[in-house]
Amino acid sequence: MGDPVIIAAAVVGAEVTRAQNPAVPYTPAEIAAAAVAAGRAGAAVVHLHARWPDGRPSQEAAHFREIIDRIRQAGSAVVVQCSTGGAVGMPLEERLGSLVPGAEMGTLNMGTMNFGDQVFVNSRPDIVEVARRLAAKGLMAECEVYDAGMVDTLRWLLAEGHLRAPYHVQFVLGVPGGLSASERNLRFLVESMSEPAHWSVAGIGRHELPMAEVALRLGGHVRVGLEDNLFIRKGVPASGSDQLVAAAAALAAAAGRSVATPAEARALLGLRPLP
Ligand code: KMH
Ligand code: ZN
Repeated sequence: MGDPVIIAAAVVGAEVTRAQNPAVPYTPAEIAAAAVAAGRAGAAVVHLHARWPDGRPSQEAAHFREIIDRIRQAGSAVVVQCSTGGAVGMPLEERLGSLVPGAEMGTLNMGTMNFGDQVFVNSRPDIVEVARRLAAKGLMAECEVYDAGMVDTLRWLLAEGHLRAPYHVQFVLGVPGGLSASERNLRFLVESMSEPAHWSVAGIGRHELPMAEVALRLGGHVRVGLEDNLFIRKGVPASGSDQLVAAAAALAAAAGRSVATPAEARALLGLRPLP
């Protein structure tokens, strides 16, 4: 049996809406409840965005603080990872509002790209600045890689000392405008990294669970959740991110991988234990 698999739950994101799936959480209480349920289903990490009550994306510190407080008040020990990507079009300073006390990890988006019909801007100076801010707050970076050249940016950040181990890599595959989700592409990305690192895959849309199966086989970790995919199977909306986490946990069992607890995930990634 390989290393335990860390399942991360991306419970809300910035793009999906309740009109697409009524289970998409909006308020801090709903997002926290979705995170806690995902933890119960087997997620060791929660990837957090926030929303205003009407569903607009929010990077407000107060929203993130409330979500994290509610997660802990519910007794959940999940690793908390806050998005610094926010939504397309947000200025960088607004995006960094999410890095509040209680966060343990933050995302580090590895380049500018077409994101659907919009442009997700992450200039090299912006990437360096986010890496610096994460390090200054003692947060672990999760490098979000959407395209092949972004692995070269990761190498560059490491070579220049802008990023230091421990860090985590998330291959987000299947965004329209980024690299497509396939086993061949994932193998190429993993082989292209300049040093061994913990990595995970988030397949977008219908690729979510098939890419999880590939990652489990290749020794990687897995991200699932409504941010990336709204359906449990073709035409059937997921009842929540916890249902997608449970499906990933079942795939892990079939692949002979145990599912990491939050404490095991912290030890594997090199994060401090929860106080
Ligand atoms: N909402 C996407 C444009 C992240 O969380 O850091 C970016 C995103 C990445 O979701
Ligand atoms: Zn995100």
